[in-house]
Amino acid sequence: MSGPTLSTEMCLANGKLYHLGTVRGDIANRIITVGSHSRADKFARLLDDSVPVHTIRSSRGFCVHSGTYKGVPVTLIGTGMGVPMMDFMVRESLACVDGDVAYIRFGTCGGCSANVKCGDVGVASLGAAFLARNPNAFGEGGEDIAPYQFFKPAPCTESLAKTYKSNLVAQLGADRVKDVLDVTCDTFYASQAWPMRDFEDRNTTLLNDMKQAYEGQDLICEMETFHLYDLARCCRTRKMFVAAAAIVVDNQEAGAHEWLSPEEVHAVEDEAAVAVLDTIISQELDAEMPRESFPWLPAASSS
Ligand code: R1P
Repeated sequence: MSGPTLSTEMCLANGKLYHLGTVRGDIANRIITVGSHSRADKFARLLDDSVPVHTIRSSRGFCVHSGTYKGVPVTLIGTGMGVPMMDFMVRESLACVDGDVAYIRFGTCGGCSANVKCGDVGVASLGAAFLARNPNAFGEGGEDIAPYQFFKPAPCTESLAKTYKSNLVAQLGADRVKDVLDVTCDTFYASQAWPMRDFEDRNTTLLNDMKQAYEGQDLICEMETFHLYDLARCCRTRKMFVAAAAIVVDNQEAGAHEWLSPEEVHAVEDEAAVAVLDTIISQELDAEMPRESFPWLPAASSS
């Protein structure tokens, strides 16, 4: 590869994407996206030994690992948290690859229905909605304004979510994997109904309001998936295949925030890792970067 040829519409620093720190050829067409870098690092350790993992840690909060899994080029990206980080990740990763792109997210979430318990994994196969705190409701004259806005769900790629679920069921068992509607929230505390002493959030009825807004579906709350699904449906230049799943680390239905310990979260990650990797390589793409476009992929392994 002769060097980066990134689109001039992107924000660059020294020829690299400003936030991801990547150039063309750093990222494969199949991407696993996670919040925590330790989860990305852990999954990277499961990539093929035959291809040294190509790692970039950006100064803006992203880590990027590229390698192969069962011979297929795959990239793992640790994004940190929230919709803006998902936005940077999707737009800048797309600028690094030609052809179609598949993304699957594997995160953590809160369970908002009795059926979605701590230690379960929710697959956002019913789509992902968006819930936002409305700042107009907190300013002068805002008393009569609804403090939270509920936006309609965006869809996943059904076939990919179905594969994701069946791979997770194979690892965790059917009783621990649930089809859910993801509710992506713009904040962790206020928009996920945490009662806060320090701030006026007007969120005491929020959990019930959420259930009414998205009636009849098992719900999880987290902070990224809607935006991934939303960008997939808005993409003008190629197909984006998207699916997401998340470990349930607390259950608000129980009325209190009781968390899985970090060790318990790591244990579920370990159980699910193979399912996540098997899912991303299962997605067929009509058009993708030729293997010789990846400088980190030894020629010997491309046969
Ligand atoms: C909150 O603790 C964060 O964890 C979840 C939420 O979406 C939010 O970003 O995801 P990750 O575990 O992938 O970071």
